[in-house]
Amino acid sequence: MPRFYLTTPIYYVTDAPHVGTAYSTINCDAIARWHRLAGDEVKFLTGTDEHGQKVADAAAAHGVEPIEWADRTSSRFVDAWAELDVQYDDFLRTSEPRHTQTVQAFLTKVYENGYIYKGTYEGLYCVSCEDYYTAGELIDGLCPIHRRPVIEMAEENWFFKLSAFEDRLLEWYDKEPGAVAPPTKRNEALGFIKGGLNDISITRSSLRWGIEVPWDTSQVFYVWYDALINYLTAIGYGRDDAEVDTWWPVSHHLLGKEIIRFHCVWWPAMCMAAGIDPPAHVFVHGWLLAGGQKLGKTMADGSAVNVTDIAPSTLVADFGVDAVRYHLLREVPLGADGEFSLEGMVARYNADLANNLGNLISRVATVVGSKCGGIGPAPDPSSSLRTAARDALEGAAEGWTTFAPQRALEATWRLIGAANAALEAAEPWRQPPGAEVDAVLGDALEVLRIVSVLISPAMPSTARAIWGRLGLNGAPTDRPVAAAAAWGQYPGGLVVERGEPLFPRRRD
Ligand code: ME8
Repeated sequence: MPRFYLTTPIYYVTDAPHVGTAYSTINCDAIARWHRLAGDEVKFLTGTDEHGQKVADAAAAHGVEPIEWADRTSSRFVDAWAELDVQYDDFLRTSEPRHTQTVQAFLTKVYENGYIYKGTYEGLYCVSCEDYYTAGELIDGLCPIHRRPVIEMAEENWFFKLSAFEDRLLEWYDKEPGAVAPPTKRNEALGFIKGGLNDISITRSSLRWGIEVPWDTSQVFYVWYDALINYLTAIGYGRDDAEVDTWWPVSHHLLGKEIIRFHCVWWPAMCMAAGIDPPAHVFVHGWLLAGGQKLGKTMADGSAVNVTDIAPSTLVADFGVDAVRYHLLREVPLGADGEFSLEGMVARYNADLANNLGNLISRVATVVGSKCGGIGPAPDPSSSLRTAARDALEGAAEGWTTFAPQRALEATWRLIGAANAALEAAEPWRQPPGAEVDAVLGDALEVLRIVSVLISPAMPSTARAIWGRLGLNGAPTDRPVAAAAAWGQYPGGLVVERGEPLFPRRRD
């Protein structure tokens, strides 16, 4: 059975969950669900990144200990993902003892392999990024991401010999052309490496809120150095070798473009330094924007761009969980930047969910009620929709397995469109009951059965609801997708339920 290990970034506990973090998490969730549906053995990891100066400062500002602050905010992520129907296999907090154990084991290995040495660091530091900049990288003397002042830092600490990995990284990029995707982001990462790599300071002496350096307890590891290793903590590095061998390196990391350097330069080099393979696949996505600005970005006054009025829980209350998931999977393809707006959400909801999918369900159920006494007929084994269904399955598989949920959903919606067109052509509502009407409706019911299987990664409750309305037993996810989505399995003779509209049209 193929294995598939998928991770989101672990989110900082300084911010509440917002649509930007929901974007990565829901895309991962749906991709993981597809792989489960395909019959793969899946591990899907998310969690929270809890150490570092930024969290220590936020806790101090609220008069609490860092761990108390982390407990509070981490649980907001757990709640948000539950509300968005995110089915992770593990939620990792970097304040957990298992993480300390793995980080210490991993970095001790890197130290023993000769890639960590002592030196003095002087540099310009942005607390919001938890990252150093050179003077040339600043914009108007401010952090280029947050546009906030940077601070001058000088301390004696431990360095990772990143510079020693330039050639090996370039070789890796050459040998594994698909490892960093999409190609535009791969080129960007390659540009960093070709521009020359400096060693990195990986410990802090001025901070206590972090993981202690085992060979020098006056220091803690720099938060990024502990954070990246979370991907190994969850699969037992330093604690369970068999588990590591099971899940590494069949790993897929999905993350936003602002953390490309950490994941596509530092992380593979760290793996090489510890003597393990780099991750199999790093997919870098773009940003959701609000009025052209990165959604969720912290501004100079401490406010965040457009996160409160469109908090995930507000959207769920307004649109329903599956409509929110659908929008985040369908609107902005992974890899590109794109605007997120309520107007855009309403427009897509009306077009794709109310008019297309919702219309198909309610039309079919209504006409089955009026022409077939509410009992669904069986499909025609050689219906012309059979080819459309096969194309949808192929397109969905291609989209989901190449980190293109948008394409997977487009393929699925082409099938919905084909079924609506077939109904419009045949107009069963104008015909007398009989074999012809039965054939048209049977085909439409079969399309709905297949659609409920194909949309299940994106819209799990809608998928179950459609399945139930068709009178089917079990769930659309009970069997592997190749078998479940093959044409001709709606048995006919089942009671089709009309029910309330699943996606009532919105007038706003
Ligand atoms: O960077 N559009 O955490 P973070 C799309 N702790 N995605 C967005 C987004 C937007 N507007 N805003 C946020 C960190 N994201 C580190 C990660 S991993 C070892 C450590 C998503 O809370 C996107 O995935 O700032 C981005 O990379 C991530 O949230 C940053 O989350």
